[in-house]
Parts: sequence; structure tokens; C-alpha cells
Amino acid sequence: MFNFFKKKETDKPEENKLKNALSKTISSLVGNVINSVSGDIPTEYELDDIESMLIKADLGVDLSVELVEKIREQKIKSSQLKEFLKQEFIKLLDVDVEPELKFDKDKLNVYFVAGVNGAGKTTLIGKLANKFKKEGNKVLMVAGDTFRAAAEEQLDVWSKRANVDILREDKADSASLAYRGIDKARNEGYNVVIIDSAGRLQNKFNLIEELKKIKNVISKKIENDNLETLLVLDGTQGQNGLNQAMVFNEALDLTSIAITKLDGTSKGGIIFSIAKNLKLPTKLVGIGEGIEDIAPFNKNDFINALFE
Ligand SMILES: Nc1nc2c(ncn2[C@@H]2O[C@H](COP(=O)(O)OP(=O)(O)OP(=O)(O)O)[C@@H](O)[C@H]2O)c(=O)[nH]1
Ligand SMILES: [Mg+2]
Repeated sequence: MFNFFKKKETDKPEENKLKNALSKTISSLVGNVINSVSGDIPTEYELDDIESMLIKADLGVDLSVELVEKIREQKIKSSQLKEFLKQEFIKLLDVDVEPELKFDKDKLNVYFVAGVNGAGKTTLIGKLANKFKKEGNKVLMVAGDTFRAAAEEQLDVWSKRANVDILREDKADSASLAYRGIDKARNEGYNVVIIDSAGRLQNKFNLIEELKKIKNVISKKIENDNLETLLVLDGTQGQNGLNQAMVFNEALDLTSIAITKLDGTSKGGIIFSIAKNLKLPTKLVGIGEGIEDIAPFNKNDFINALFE
């Protein structure tokens, strides 16, 4: 049984951890909004304020305007505002796609991790490798960021922390390294391969072309295996992340998103914006710099953390 992605009813500490990490987002998206109204029905002035607050929480302009319009039209009372927001947020997350990270213990599971520099790719790979390893899997990391000098070293440190193997090679071509990583996994009985990639090349065009090449090579190697193409977005970057996601999705045909650095940001509204605009599931969230600071993105837990 792969426990990491199964909800554990008794897992209160995990829920508290998520709630703590989200504390600023909870204020920006829910607390401040609810506290901003005083009378029976929100006034026009208060509605304007709510709109600005939602935009600041990175829900996106369209969505913020749309929500406030609904509050106005449906004559939502101040006392109903919290429940109204909750129901709207639940609807937004109700994307019609598998929300759990692909994993099948009888297959080779390949995770190709992409994202702009500093988004948190390498850190996420360390955390994810650790989780998979603890669940009894044989994990191989591939140091696919061959561009930045210290990148392999950084992944190496994470491989030691997580106690998993790594395939690295100075100045290698990253697509060919990914190719060899999958071969190695097949030959040596690994069931999880996590491939890191560069976040910066000479320019953005080169980066996207390079990532496309790697994805192409990986796709050709995938037989009856699982491939998850994961985009890592920095949660503190808000709407910029949405634009990045569109570009990466176009190039790489993403299957999921991981949002990092949700701890300490008030801009967690980006999760709703992504769900609405991209129709791509957020499957993981990063909630700190430590190896355990990762959580599967569970819609109910997220909503509960925001509203309870
Ligand atoms: N607070 C917090 N910091 C994080 C989280 N994830 C990553 N970081 C920090 O973000 C910084 C960048 O993380 P990396 O994992 O190196 O990012 P990257 O995408 O691999 O960056 P490049 O290799 O330069 O493309 C590091 O200082 C991490 O410790 C998170 O969930 N919360
Ligand atoms: Mg990196």
C-alpha cells in the first residue's frame, strides 16, 4: 500500500502543519474578507474592498471580480459570506482530473520535474524521493540540470539525505542522461525515477527547447510505464506562475503541478486560479525547506485548512 497519498484519518499533526503553513493565505483569502463586513449585507464600499483583497491573495482579477459579482447579485448576507466562499472554492477545485500523483507499484514510475529557476524543483525532488523511499520503493534520482555548476552537487546532497541513488555525470547532455536513467532503472530494478532539470539556460527559448527534447526522449522510453510531467511553481510568485504554467504546458504537455513555498505566503489563492484556468491538477504542495515539508494536495484538507 502506498500510504503517502492515502488520507489518514488520524493524521492530525499533518493537517495542523498544512494549516500552519497556510496561515497567511487563510487570513488573506478568508479571515480578512469575512472581517471586512459589518452590517447585514456588504455595502458597495465593502464589496470593492473584498475584490481588492481577493486579487491581493492572488485569486486573479477575473475570478475575484466574478466572485464579488455573485455576492452582489445573490445578495449574500455578511453572516453567509464564509459559507458562500467555501462553496465557491470547493466548486473551483472540482477539476475533472485524477488528483493523486500517478503511481503503480507494479510499474516503473517516472517523474520529470520542470520549472523556472528557484521554483523549488530540486528541493521537491529531495522530499519526494524521501517519501517514496520510506514507502519501500527503490528510487533513482537523475541529475538532469547539467547546466548550472552546483546543481548536481545540490541534488547529490538531497540523495544522501533521502538515502537514495543518483545518476549524475559532469557536463552530460541532459536528455541522454534521462535516457540512461530510465535504462538503468529497468536493468537494476528501480521502480521510481525522478528527473531534475535546469531552470535557467542561456535564454528562455533555449530552456523550453531543451526541456522539450528531454520530454521527447523520456516519452519514447516509456512503454507500459507511468510518466508524470510535473511543473513546479513558486507559490509566492502568484499570477506569474499561471503564465509560466501556460508556456510549460504548451511545450511539455504537463500532467500535474506542484506548488512550493506555500508556507509564509499570503498568495495561496493561486491554487484556485490554476485549477480554473489551466484545468491541470495540483498534486503536491511544498510547505517548508525540510525534507518532510511536502504534502499531497488534497482538496478537502485544503478547504478544511482554509475554513475550519
Ligand atoms: N519556505 C520554503 N522554501 C522552499 C520550499 N521549496 C523550496 N524552497 C527554497 O527555495 C530555494 C530554491 O529551491 P531549489 O529547489 O533549489 O529550486 P530549483 O527550482 O531547483 O532552482 P534551480 O535549480 O536554480 O532551477 C531554496 O532555498 C529552497 O530551500 C518550500 O516549500 N518552502
Ligand atoms: Mg535545481
